Amino acid sequence: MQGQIVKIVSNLYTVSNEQGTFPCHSRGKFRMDKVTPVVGDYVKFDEKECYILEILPRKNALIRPVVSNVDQGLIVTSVKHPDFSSNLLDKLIVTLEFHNIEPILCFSKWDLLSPEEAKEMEDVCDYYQKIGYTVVKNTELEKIQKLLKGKTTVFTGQTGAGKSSLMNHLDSTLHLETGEISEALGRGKHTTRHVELMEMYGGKVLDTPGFSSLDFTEMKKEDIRDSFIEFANHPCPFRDCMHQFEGECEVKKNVENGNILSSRYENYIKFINSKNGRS
Ligand SMILES: Nc1nc2c(ncn2[C@@H]2O[C@H](COP(=O)(O)OP(=O)(O)OP(=O)(O)O)[C@@H](O)[C@H]2O)c(=O)[nH]1
Ligand SMILES: [Mg+2]
Ligand SMILES: [Zn+2]
Repeated sequence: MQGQIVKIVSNLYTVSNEQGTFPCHSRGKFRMDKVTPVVGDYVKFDEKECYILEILPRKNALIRPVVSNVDQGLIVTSVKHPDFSSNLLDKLIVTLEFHNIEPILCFSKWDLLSPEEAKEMEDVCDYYQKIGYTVVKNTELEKIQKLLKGKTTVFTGQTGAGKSSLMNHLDSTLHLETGEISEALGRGKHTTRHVELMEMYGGKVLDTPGFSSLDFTEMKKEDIRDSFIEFANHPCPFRDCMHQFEGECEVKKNVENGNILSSRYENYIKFINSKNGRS
């Protein structure tokens, strides 16, 4: 039988298909092959013995969060509490771009901003929209529902940003655990501990545990550069320009004249420098 892994807890793999859900184990074979089944994998399994026999080829696979066969990523980013981090947002965008997963930007917790702070954030949102991304607020439920149709969407973003809360709002039959941000530590504690795939609005969604850091082990500097999609709008006279030290660089010029958001460029430089062994 074939099915899709919808949840993994310790060594128990929940495989789902039209016939139902099957709690399965994995074979030692996978450990020898150094292949680990992940949530999102389509698999062949033995429904009597409840063993996964084979992982079918993946369309794509992310390391953080660990999921496969994803079409788009809804990046839930809080504008406050935890404070907005352009660094983390750009990291997530770059990672998704690299894996050919369409990023959708979803900003949460606007209710915690003063009108002046909200205006500043709106400008940031406008920029991301201008360069081609779909940008929504976590309160725009109908808009989000439409985006989910016919797609597999991974909900990703910082811990405490409101991924699980948003899913509960989108589908009131869900009762995903959500958590208060730990004030004492000054950073979120992880409430969601497992990746879980669910069906919703004619699509599939994956709730994932948030994280507080991310790196670019899989990517080369050039991959990072090419994942800043707006740079391509400003072709450089230098072939293969890294937009860092070159004098007549068009990207640098457009950062100076304000066409490229300076935080985007600063994050880009930080990301490529982190590949030098320092950040
Ligand atoms: N004020 C405000 N609080 C929100 C909003 N969205 C979520 N929260 C709160 O933020 C806290 C964290 O929400 P969760 O949904 O657990 O966050 P998460 O992204 O799933 O976190 P992890 O599972 O740890 O990755 C909860 O206390 C929510 O009630 C919002 O739009 N405004
Ligand atoms: Mg959660
Ligand atoms: Zn350049």
